[in-house]
Amino acid sequence: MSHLAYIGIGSNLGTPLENCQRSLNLLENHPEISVLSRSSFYETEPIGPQDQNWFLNSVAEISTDMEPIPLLDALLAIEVAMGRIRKERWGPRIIDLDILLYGNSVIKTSRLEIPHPEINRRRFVLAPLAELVPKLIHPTARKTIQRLLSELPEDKKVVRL
Ligand code: A4P
Ligand code: MG
Repeated sequence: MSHLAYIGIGSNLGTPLENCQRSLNLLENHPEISVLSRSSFYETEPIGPQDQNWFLNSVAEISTDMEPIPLLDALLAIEVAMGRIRKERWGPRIIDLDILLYGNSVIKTSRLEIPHPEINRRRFVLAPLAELVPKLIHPTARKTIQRLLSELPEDKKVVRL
């Protein structure tokens, strides 16, 4: 059975635009993933440590037959193929691929939490997601993406390219 999922893409090392585009190509080339659409790219102020470059962020809508854990493993494999080395939490990275939403699924294990727990607080996720699916209802917050975005306090800057 095929599932709709939303993947958050972020990079703030090397050439972020090329990194994000390459990760989209690798997603598209995966035999069990179809990229249906993607948002604009956004230049975004870092959340977390401030002594790092701004990020480039985007969201991809995908369709996949994979269950959540195999999908997570596929995303981690793309990160590894692109040379990501994990260091500090919320620190700089060549590429970060997060599962934001997976259908209406609610999952909470030590390895995987869906919806991604930070969505509701992050303009760099809600702004691109709202471009794709403004009326989609967040499965646990029970509000539309558009509403979550409009209720977000003004803090970290995001600039649509
Ligand atoms: N994991 C749990 N749930 C998920 C999920 N829904 N999707 C686990 C993906 N992974 C999930 O992630 C650590 C582990 O989280 C994974 O191995 C998986 O088992 P990681 O990517 O190695 O670590 P991290 O990214 O440093 O930590 P975390 O908590 O995932 O950070 P985030 O939430 O990814 O945030 N500022 C701007 N402007 N733009 C950004 O893109 N990104 C971050 C990273 C911080 N600040 C940012 C941005
Ligand atoms: Mg991550």
